[in-house]
Formats: sequence, C-alpha cells, structure tokens
Amino acid sequence: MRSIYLLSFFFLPLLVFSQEFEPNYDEAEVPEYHLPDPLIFDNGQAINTAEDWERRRLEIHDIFEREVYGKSPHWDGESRAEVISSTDNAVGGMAIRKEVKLSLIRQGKQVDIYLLMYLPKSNLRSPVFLGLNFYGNHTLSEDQAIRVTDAWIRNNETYGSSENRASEKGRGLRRDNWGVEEAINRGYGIATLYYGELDPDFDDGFDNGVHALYQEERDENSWGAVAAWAWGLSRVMDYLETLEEVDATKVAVLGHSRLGKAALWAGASDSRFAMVISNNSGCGGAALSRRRYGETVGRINRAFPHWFAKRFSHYSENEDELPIDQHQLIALLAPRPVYIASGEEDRWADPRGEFLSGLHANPVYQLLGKTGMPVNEQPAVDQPIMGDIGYHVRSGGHGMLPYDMHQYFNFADKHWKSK
Ligand code: GTR
Repeated sequence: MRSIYLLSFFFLPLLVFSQEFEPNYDEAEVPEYHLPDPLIFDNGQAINTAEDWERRRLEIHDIFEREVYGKSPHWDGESRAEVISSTDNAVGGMAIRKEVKLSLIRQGKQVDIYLLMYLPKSNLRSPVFLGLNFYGNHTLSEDQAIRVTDAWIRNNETYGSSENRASEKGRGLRRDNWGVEEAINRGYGIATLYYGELDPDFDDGFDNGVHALYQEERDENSWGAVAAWAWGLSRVMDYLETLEEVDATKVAVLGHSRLGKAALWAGASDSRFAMVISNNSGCGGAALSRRRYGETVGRINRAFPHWFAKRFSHYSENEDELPIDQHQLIALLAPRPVYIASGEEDRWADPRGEFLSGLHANPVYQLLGKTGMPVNEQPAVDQPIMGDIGYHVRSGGHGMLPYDMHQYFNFADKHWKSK
C-alpha cells in the first residue's frame, strides 16, 4: 500500500505533465464558474464611487502583478535615442520613415532596441499605433534601409529565420498585416519593434534582455517575459512623448497573441496608453481563465514557463483559486477605449471567453460613466461592434490581418476624430 502511495506520489505529476493536453472545445463542457467581482474590495466592501475604484484599481493591479505577470521594476536608468536611418519619401511620398536605436542603460549594462516608425507628413501631431512585432522590423517593408535584427529569433521558414537568426528572406513579408498604407492615409502613425530585442522568447533563466538590467534576486512574483515586453512598450512611450510629430495623448498600444497579452498588460500598467487593442490574445490575455476552453493556465505555464510570474503556475488546473480573472484586466483599462478581437477558428484563444471578459468589465466602465461593451451577446462573425469596448470575431483563424487593422483604425476614428 505504502509503495503504491509512494509510486503515485513520484510518478503522478510526471504522468500529468507528459500526457497530451486535450483542449476542451465543447461549450457544454465549460465548467460552471464564479467570477470575482471587480467592484468589491478584497475585504468585502463594495465600490460605489470613482474614488473607490481608483483604490480598487490599485488593489487589482497588485494582484495581477503578484499572481500573474510578475512585478516589473521602476525605470531609473538612462535612455538614449539615435536615429539610424530616415527618409521623407516613404509610403509613396506620404510618410516619414525613421528607424531609431533606443539604448536602455543601467548599472553598466545596456540593451538596444530598434524602433521603426511611419509617420504621416502633416503639420499636426499624429496619433500612433504602437505594437511589438514577431519577426523583425524588416518584415514590414521591402526597403533595404530597414535593419535586420541580430537578436535571437524563433525559427520560421516562411519569415526566413533559421538557427535563431533573422534574414533578408523575411523582408516585406508582414507589410500588409500592419496596414501601414491605410494608417498613413487615415492620418495615423505606426511604431513597432521586434519583441525579442526586449526579451528573447525562450526559457533562459531571465539573465538576458531587459531582465538583465536589474540584477535582482528573483522570487515567485518576479516579472516574466510578458511583463518585460510590456515594460519595454512603456520605455518606447517615454521616447514617443519626446517627439514633436507624435500626439502622445493618442497612442494606441496593440499586439497579437502573446504580444496581445503584453499590450493588455502594458495598458493596464501605464495609463499613458490612451487606447488598447488585443488581437487574439487568448489565455493570459483577454480570455477568461476559469472557462478552461482551448488553452488553459496549466498548459500555458508548462509550455511557456518564462512568460508569467512563477506564482501563476499555482493556478494550473486550479483556476477557481485565482483571486482575479481576465475581465479585471480589461477593467483596469477603464475608462479608456479598448478593442478585443478574436478569430472564429482560433478556438485555442477562446473567442467567446475573450468577448465575455469585455462584457464583464462593463460594471467598471459604467461606474465611470461609460457604457463599456455595447451588446450583451457575442456579435456574429465579421460584425464589429464599437462602444468604449470594441469587439469583433473575424472569419478565419489566428492572425493579425488587414481586416483587423481596418477595424482598429475605424475604432480610433470613432474615439479620436469625432471630438
Ligand atoms: C501559442 C500560445 C498562445 C499564443 C500564441 C502566439 O503557442 O499557446 O498563448 O500566445 O502562441 O503567441 O502566437
């Protein structure tokens, strides 16, 4: 008996770990769950005023830091910016294109990130869409002047990366995904950088990328990679605030998938981002964890142990114990406009769970005098809705497509141009 007990003690976790993960894609199998109320303090007191919410907001942000993404450090280093290339003849002569090396320097260490910007030629300051890219700045344009990143990169045959290095082969292949031409035509700038320059996306023990700027003792609440990417977006925001061409009161932070998780956390942590856009961000992003539909907390922690605070793995197969759920991440963005987009076939990211997060953030938007999500039911495929919270489920699968960008520009027009 005792030996059976011992055997199961040692081998059961191994068994659970090595078993193929079977995602649930059956709505009828979604367990019953109870979402934590964003409008009740942890001590049980109700939130009735905007002032109460400010305090509750901090409480919720602390919980996300501690339990999910990890605590990012305060930036007390030195930042330097150097324009490494520029032209005023981009996008058919309609835009200025610049690539800027931003150096983050602290305690004798330096991390260089490269920001690619397209800005409309205009006498006015332009609103900007800022987002991290997956395969390097050069994938946004055929222009040879744009640098090929020398940072570690995931191998991908289509985008020309092998042996963890990017190559010329990827040049221009992601241009349409970013809607650069449409942005410029509509008066918006695009700013992007390769996410691996902030933190290479592998489980490296946190001794490279921006983590290395801080020689800290790590604990189970220390920042993971998603938090590092989000923190980097704030460093870019520091720079955008210094530019005359940019309207820094209208910067939308956007991201796809893991970078959508980073965009949401950046928006939640830094209120300078006036608009937040989550494209197919899924588990650990906009999707409710308690639904356990598609990717789950356990699966994401096992597959990507470096993305979140170590503490998050406490909730693997244990979602009901989470003191928050992802609707509260959306609530942290209130009253700012936020857009959540899903792909119909991207079931791994749980489109319905992404919609519900927005819907369950409504009480906070409403407390602050807004509407939030303007519908109660998930809209039909390819029928975007745009309130303070926007949502669409696009036909097709996982990806950030021109259709998605088109909606984001419409959403920005609605919030930024009608006034
Ligand atoms: C998947 C991961 C998702 C999503 C995606 C991506 O493998 O399970 O959470 O982030 O990667 O970033 O493309």
